Parts: sequence; structure tokens; C-alpha cells
Amino acid sequence: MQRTLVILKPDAMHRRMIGRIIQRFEDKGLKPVAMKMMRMTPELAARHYGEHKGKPFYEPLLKFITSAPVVVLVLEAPAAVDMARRMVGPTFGAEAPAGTIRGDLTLSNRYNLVHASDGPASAEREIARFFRHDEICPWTPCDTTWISEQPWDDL
Ligand code: FUP
Repeated sequence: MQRTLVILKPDAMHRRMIGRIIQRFEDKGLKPVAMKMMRMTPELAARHYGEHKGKPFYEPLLKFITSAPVVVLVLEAPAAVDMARRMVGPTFGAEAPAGTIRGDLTLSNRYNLVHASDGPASAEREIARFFRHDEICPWTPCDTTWISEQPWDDL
């Protein structure tokens, strides 16, 4: 099992797409183990996007991500990091393939609706950045076997 951090960005809030986007992860079987709505502070945003400091889009990106609330989730599944990235799609909406969240729902480079951790190490770092340990709620959905196992030989 692996966990990843997903952020539904301010454009998802403004465009009333929170439910639709969470639905896609739920439908696939990525299990939410933590979720909250919050307003990112400039400090938190700077830490989260630190790798982009100095790039031309850095300041506008910080302004955007702090401009309205976001919804932050921890999702759990086998290979969740890679799965969530593939579901979100490439960074630029206009280049993201149909079938991905960005590919289906945006044309923008910056207002691309969702963040998903880009690797297992950053997932761990980002989860700890946004959630205290006691905010994570491990649980077992009753359909786990049907969604993530291959029990066909047992039937
Ligand atoms: P991603 O991993 O796909 O979320 O993308 P990056 O970490 O490369 O970029 C972080 C965010 O910066 C993107 F979601 C959108 C924004 N960005 C721009 O606004 N302009 C750019 O040219 C590149 C990224």
C-alpha cells in the first residue's frame, strides 16, 4: 500500500468541481484516509512550491494557490503515487490527454485543478506537511477485495 497527497486547487473550488474530482479518485478505488479544506498560507505555499522558486511563474503560482481555499486529501492504494499522477495527467491542461482530470476539465497551464505528489519521497514529505499523524484515518472499505485484488480463481 502507498499513500499520496492530492490538492484540489482554488480553480476547482471556484468551478465547483471538488465533488466531481474526488469522485474520480473514489471510482478508481483510491481510498481517502485524510481530507480537509484549508486556506494555504504564503509560508506553506512557498514550502510546497519551493522547487519552483526563481522561475517566472513562481510568484503568480503562489498568488493563485493562496487566493481561495483548497481541499487536501491523502489517498491510499497500491502504487497510489503513480496512479494519481496518471489520473491527473500532464501539467498543462491543453496538452493533457482526454481521460485525465486535467485533460478533460481544463485548458490552462496554471489553473490545472489538481496537485498530486510526484514520487514516493515527496508524497511522504507532503503528507507530513499538510496533516498531523492523528488526522490520518486508516480504514478498510468493504469492497477492497473486489477493487484491488484478483480473486477470480477463488470464485
Ligand atoms: P505538476 O507536477 O504537474 O503539478 O507540475 P509542476 O510541479 O511542474 O508545476 C507546479 C505548478 O506550477 C503547476 F501545477 C502549474 C504551475 N506552472 C505554471 O503556472 N506555469 C508553468 O510554466 C509551469 C507550471
